[in-house]
Amino acid sequence: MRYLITSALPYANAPLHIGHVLEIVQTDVWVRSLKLAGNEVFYYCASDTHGTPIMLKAQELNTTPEELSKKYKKLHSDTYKSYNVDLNNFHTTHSKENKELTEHFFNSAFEKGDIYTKEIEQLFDEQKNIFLSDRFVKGECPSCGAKDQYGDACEVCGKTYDALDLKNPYSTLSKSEPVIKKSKHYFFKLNNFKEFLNETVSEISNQTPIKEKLKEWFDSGLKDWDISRDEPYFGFKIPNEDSKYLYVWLDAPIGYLSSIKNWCDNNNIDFNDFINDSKIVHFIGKDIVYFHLLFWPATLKAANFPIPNEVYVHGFLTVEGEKMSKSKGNFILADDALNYAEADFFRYYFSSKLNRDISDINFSIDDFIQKINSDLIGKYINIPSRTLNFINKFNNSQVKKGCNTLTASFRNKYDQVIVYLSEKEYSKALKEIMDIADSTNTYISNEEPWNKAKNEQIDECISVCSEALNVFKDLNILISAIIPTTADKIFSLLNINKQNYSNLCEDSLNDVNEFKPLLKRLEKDNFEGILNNNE
Ligand code: B3M
Ligand code: ZN
Repeated sequence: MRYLITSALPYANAPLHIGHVLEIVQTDVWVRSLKLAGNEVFYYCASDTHGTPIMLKAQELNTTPEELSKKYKKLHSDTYKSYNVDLNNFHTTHSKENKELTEHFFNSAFEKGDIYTKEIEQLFDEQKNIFLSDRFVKGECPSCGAKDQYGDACEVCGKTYDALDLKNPYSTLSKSEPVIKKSKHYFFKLNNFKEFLNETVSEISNQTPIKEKLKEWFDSGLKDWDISRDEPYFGFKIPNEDSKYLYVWLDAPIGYLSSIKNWCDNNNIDFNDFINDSKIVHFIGKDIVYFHLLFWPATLKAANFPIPNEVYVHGFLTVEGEKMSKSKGNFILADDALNYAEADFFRYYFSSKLNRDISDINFSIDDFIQKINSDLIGKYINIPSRTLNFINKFNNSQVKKGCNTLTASFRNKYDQVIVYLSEKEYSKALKEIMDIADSTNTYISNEEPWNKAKNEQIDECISVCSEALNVFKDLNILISAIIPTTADKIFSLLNINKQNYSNLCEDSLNDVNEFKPLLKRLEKDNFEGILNNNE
């Protein structure tokens, strides 16, 4: 089976933080695991470049949004590499592929009558000469009167409202009082797709809380979607308009396809055939479900493109129990985190917490240190550190053949790990792996190969160590999607090539290398400063 997999496209105006890492790890583990199971898998991402915040940030930095987004595209794709993400292409939404595809989507929907125009009233900042989106206007909540609330919803009482209903509104850009101004906008008739969406989303979303949320949205009625923005804006112009642009959220998911198309063009592959013969799976955070499970399938349908097979949602990452924020001093940048621990350790930790749930996941330094030291080092690496030396010393570094009773006894558990990984239940997969590691360590403790060596029962000693190392080799295959760099080091320690799931339980170990410690224990003292970095 062929899979095309994406994670959400990061906005090209800030470096990635460890919340992004959670998502790219979740995606990459699935990509790698599908490959280990023998599938053909491709992973695509891109920079999300358009919209007002990027335009304003570029102005502030005295540069252009093009330059700014180029800089972050490079930075983001480097961060992906630093976390050993197995990506096929990191493209950009500000690309010729994305312009062509977006215009094609717009034109198809427009011709079919799925897009119409209407005059609307909006708040306008006369000093900055710009219409104010909900994020750029604040005022008093029309419901409870709380001050300094954004234009869409009140953070105090939770009510949502129209920005025009805010009392005493002010522009966050100039602090001036906005005026009301009319403008023609383009609307996508989401309601035309109500039945289609109702059927489709139940197929592409398999997580209960998401299904419930979608039902709520369907029950309260789907509103038409404003897909246009007036100038000044950084984005694609609306066909046949001079000063109107397509809203970033129209072209952003099309960016998934553009990244695939760019890769296909570079590899002489027919893009349409390629996407039609593949399963498409998007990994996203729970804040962008509406865009991915309603707007996106509807836009695809309007342009006769294949609908994704699955949209998979994760919760947010909290740090030390709280939402990350610079003012709280718990903001961790993705690149900076790697000054404190290697990428595989973060991959391991996040995986140990990820499952099908969409509740938030917490990163706590003490828990992180504890988990790495007790599981990865105390249980996992403990297996070769207790056995390999004997093979080196007493058997000329040769693992004995035929010692696969123990590993055969775990075969059902191995299969269970593979199922958990394919279901994206990584925490359960790792728990199973660590249970097997525990049993193997107990086996070693009971068999006492060191005493056997002392008592000159060398053959028995080597058998025990070979049994344990065969399990370790298989665990290393199973864990390799989660900690790929460490797994590679272990394969070379064991002196075998990279393995996949079909190699489980093979009697493949021969002459192994000298044991050397592969991972260093984490020490609390070394984490000083991790929570206090700034951009
Ligand atoms: N750029 C980031 C976010 O809202 C946004 C994702 C786009 S995915 C097509 O998380
Ligand atoms: Zn309120």
